[in-house]
Amino acid sequence: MRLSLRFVLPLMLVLAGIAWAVAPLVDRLTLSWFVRDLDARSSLLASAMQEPLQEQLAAGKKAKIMEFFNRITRDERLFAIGYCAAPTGTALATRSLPAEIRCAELERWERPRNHLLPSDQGPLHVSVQPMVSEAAPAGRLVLVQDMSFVTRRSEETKQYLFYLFMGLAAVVSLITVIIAQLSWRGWIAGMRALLHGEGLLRQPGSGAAPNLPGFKPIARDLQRLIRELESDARARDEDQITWTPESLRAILRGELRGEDVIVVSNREPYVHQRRGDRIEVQRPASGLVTALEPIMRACSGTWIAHGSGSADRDVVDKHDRVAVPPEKPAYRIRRVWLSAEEEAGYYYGFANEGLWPLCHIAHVRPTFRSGDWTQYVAVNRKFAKAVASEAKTKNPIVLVQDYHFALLPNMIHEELPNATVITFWHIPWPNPESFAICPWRDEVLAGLLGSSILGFHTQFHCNNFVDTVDRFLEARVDRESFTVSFGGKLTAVRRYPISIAWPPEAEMVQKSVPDCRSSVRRLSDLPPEHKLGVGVDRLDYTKGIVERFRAIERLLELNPEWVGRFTFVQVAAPTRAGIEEYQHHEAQVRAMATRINGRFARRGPPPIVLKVEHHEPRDVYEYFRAADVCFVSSLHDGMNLVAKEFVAARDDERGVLILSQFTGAARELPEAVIVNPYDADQCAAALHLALTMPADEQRDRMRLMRGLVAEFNVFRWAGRMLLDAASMRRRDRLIVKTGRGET
Ligand code: GDG
Repeated sequence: MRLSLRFVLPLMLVLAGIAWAVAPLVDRLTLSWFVRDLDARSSLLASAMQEPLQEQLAAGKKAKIMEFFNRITRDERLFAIGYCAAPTGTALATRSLPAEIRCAELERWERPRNHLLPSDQGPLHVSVQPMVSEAAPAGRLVLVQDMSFVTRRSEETKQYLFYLFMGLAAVVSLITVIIAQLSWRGWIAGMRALLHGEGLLRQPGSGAAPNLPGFKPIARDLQRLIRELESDARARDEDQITWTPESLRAILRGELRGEDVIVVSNREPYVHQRRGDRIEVQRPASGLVTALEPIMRACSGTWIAHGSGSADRDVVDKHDRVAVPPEKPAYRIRRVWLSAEEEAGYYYGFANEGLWPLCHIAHVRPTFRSGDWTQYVAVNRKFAKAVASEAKTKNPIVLVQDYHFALLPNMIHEELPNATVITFWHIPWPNPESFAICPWRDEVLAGLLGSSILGFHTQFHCNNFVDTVDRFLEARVDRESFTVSFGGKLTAVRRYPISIAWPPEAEMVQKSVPDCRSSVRRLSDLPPEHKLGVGVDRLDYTKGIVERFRAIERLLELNPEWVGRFTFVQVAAPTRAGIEEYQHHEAQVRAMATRINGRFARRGPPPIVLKVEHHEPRDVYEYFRAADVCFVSSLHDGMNLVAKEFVAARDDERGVLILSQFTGAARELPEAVIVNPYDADQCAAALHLALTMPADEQRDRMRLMRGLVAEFNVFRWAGRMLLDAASMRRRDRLIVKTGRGET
């Protein structure tokens, strides 16, 4: 409206000015037309009067002539008539003949420009017509015509002109304003779309903004520029950002503008357990929970998980939701209830007796049962429904966690086709031959390919996955962009090495290292300067606890000086106790510790202290801070967060990390002492090296490792996935709007 007024008013003023400027020109033009008409009329009148006038003149009847003249001048336009017989003398004329017209000066009125004579009544047109008859005496007829009608018409013309221009101004303004509005909106929409990295050229019927071919060239340039700026900014981000919950939150705000974020995992981050009359809140021992909890706190989303605690149902609302963390709620858990049969088939059966050993290749045979598979499919479907009901928008970002939900990505894609599903596979992916063991391998692969992004810890696992797809599915694999196209859906396979929160929570490192050293030693009845090794794991056969104990035994055999001077504390959190293989494993570990202690404990404190129980994170950190060496001997591990936690705990830059070469962490922490856990002699040598390593070398190694974990922390892991999801969503929007894959 303001734009219209700003534009229309000046336009109308300009056109009115033009009308006033043009009016005199029009006046002059019409006057010349009228004069020409009056000239012609005079000459017509003169020739009509010639004959009767000559007859009267010949008869010498002056009175008759005057009567004749008076009769003719009754015509309202004919003002006066005069007749000059000779160039001298007075004219025979009507009384109305102006005094300025004299027979002696008639030549004056014969000049083309002097036809007009001003008078009180308005301008008069004077025409001198010669009498041509031979019979009559020569003479000239003077015809004076009234031109006041010309003035009247000129006024009318001016008025018409004024109204015409005003009308024209109004129409032109209206059309201009409409066009301006449309173009302005188009430009604004175009620029907005460009700045969002979107296209301006949309498919007809897409329901989107109008096609603006004029934008085509600048649209491409701008998009290229924006992409370059984005990737520059991304590179700067990657290098310069100190990744913290705040920077992650800023990314969520900036890149995802508060979009709907949902996490799905089997394990819940908070478990409510009944202890007599009280309800206790537990935080489970899981790398996955350790990694995702800070992200959910940062983005206030919804975490959908299996409600496994004995008091879980007592604390949820009618939608099965509970706000967490209990002390300061920041996000909500939506609990999904599973029957004992469902849990047995989906969790213990297909996931943990099938997929877990299949992917770890830790020499435990996978067990696949069709009944387990049926439950696995049904539970994945149940979670897909929960995602659909928790989604606040049609296109949420869903972070699907781990091997419990291989089918979920495709099921979410069916329920919410516009959702961006980021699936993270926390465990290794084996080679195609090993994976082929799974009777439902094609279904598992197809399920995972419902993801927009599929993440693994290492490039090696990405390669294995892509090779497996290439081998078994009719899919298009692009090894340059590392994408798989299957069933019309594109999945990017990416490496996102997981990590831990940095810096660690203040509470974890509050107690000083000397205090931790003395209290842990006191607790285990060890002398103050006793050398201490530590291992912290779920009691899982993939963690190589048996191999670790074998290495300790070998150390004591090869370097007996450590007998009675070195003890290894193994914190082993009970896990999957319902599975027979885990029961065997626990029994084996216990028996081994007993046997080795029996062999070497006679000469002082036991070489192994086995603590098969859940510990609070603070206690775990106390062990890390108290130890001289931390031994991670996984037989195969996606990443292994324990290695990174040990590094994070050692702000004194002391302590040595011995790390299995079969962990993802070994690729990021080469300053650790890297070992093959199957080689007991090598591991024993590594233990000896660690226990005798000079403080300087410990510091140098630890400093480098701490630098890496600080930089590549869990916020970066999540941030990179979310940034990739954000740019993928922008690209998808662009493709939908332009209908083109290439931009
Ligand atoms: C999977 C992948 C990947 C252990 N005992 C206790 C306890 N823990 C904590 C540790 C650590 C976590 O559990 C274990 O994490 P890991 O990464 O070592 O192993 P998984 O649980 O097998 O995790 C693995 C991980 O997912 C993340 O992607 O790295 O490769 O297998 O945080 O400190 N915590 C408490 N009490 C214990 O007794 N509180």
